[in-house]
Amino acid sequence: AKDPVRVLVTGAAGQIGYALVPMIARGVMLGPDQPVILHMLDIPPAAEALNGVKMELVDAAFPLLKGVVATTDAVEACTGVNIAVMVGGFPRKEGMERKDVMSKNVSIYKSQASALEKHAAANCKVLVVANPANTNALILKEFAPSIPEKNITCLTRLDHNRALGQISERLNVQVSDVKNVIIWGNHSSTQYPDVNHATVKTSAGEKPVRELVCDDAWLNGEFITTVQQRGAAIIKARKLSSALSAASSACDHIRDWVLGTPEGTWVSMGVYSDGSYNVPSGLIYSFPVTCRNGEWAIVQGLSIDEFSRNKLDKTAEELSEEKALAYSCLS
Ligand code: NAX
Repeated sequence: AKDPVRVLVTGAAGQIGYALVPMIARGVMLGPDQPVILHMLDIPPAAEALNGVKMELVDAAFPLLKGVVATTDAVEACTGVNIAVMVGGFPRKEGMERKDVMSKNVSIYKSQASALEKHAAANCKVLVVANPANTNALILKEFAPSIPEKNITCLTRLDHNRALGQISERLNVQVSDVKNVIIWGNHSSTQYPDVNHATVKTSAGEKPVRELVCDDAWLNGEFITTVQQRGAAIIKARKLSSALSAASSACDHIRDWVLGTPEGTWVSMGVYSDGSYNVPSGLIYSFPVTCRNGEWAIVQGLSIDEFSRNKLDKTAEELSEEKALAYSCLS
């Protein structure tokens, strides 16, 4: 039998946490033969609720779940973890300035970076979900210099999956037959969902999405805005933000990173930019990546037309501004 993998979920008493921890305990994230020990962190006002989640995990009698740590102490939570899914953060409340929200999250991610750096297992893989996800991941990277930068990522897989879902609905095809959409940039409304290299499996082989949809006005307009604004549409409908889809996508992100992407398929991940596609280096930016042996690599050589170039640059600009704002909160 395999040794258990320790998985940290911060903000585990929240809505995404409640959807995510049972998925991890069922093997959705790391596979049906991989035992796990869950480490759950939340803040003292949520301690009782967190304990309730722990009680339910016990009650569910998950065969793969070999232990649960539920704590409000970041050091205890981070000790020995192999995977860290950072869902906890400070939400934007009505009337709050962007800078105030950023400042709260910068301080959370700065201190949790130190706890991970000192206490996590060597080669711990980190996924930041909490918003502003790209910039929180960047702060975490800056304050955990001994964690390799390749190990620090943020979630744009939900946006990626939303784009697959929209194409599948439009063409009335199985979502599993659609692949290779790309989310470029920030997990925000400036993200660019790109279908220029996406394909659909048909009885006559793989066909480009553009050829099948045959409606560039829709693909360059409503499709993009629908994906960009899907989070707001969910809030409007549910009066709560996306939770099950966010949790499921977080599992997809880690599973593909650890176990690899299928041959010929790429996924979107927010990763530390190396200047690929002329995206400024030093940002956590969402790129198309393939994964193998536990490492991601940015897909190279894709053609970028002028429409796309403009969108790649716009979302990079926003990330540079967020980075500057985050740094101004440090001083
Ligand atoms: P909730 O407010 O339900 O849960 C957040 C939890 O984090 C709460 O239990 C809170 O007590 C806890 N928390 C706050 N500060 C903490 C700290 N310093 N340490 C540990 N825990 C702390 O929010 P939920 O709906 O679960 O969303 C969580 C985060 O995910 C939010 O920042 C949200 O914006 C972000 N999202 C990101 C998505 C993505 O694709 N990257 C999509 C979904 C989601 O909107």
